Amino acid sequence: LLFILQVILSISLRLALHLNTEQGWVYFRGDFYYISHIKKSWSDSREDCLQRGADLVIISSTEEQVQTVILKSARVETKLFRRNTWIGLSDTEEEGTWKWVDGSLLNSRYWRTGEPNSLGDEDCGVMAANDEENCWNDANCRDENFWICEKKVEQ
Ligand code: MAN
Ligand code: CA
Repeated sequence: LLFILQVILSISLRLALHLNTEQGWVYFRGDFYYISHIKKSWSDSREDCLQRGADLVIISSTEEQVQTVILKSARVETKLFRRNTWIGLSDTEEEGTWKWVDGSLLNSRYWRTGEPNSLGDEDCGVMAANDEENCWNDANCRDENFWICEKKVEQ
């Protein structure tokens, strides 16, 4: 019986992986990531993720590696370097209090030196990476950028 259950579990995991990959999702350490091919404002980007049963990516502590993997796969997929990519971070509710889309407070900081500077009106987080470093900037939420959705694998 245990063996049969293991086989079923293994097949369903493989199937989930296969189906998601077909739809443009990238699998990394238990989660799926979707990198957009077009640009939208921060809230339209988030809406897109929600419609895909996901949300904008949350980068928690010690997951610097996630950023690298995401950016690498973005490059592989598009053969284009994407300079600014929306992440699930904003301080729209209260200026200076940065929150992830799940409501959690920012506990790891990869801000680029001098950021966040709220230049003009900047309440939304972008990954502003180059080949040397992955770092974040606060940008105007109405800017149109690529975005990354994250979907947790159901447990
Ligand atoms: C631009 C924008 C800002 C950023 C500065 C840094 O003006 O991307 O968000 O803070 O550059 O020089
Ligand atoms: Ca800024």
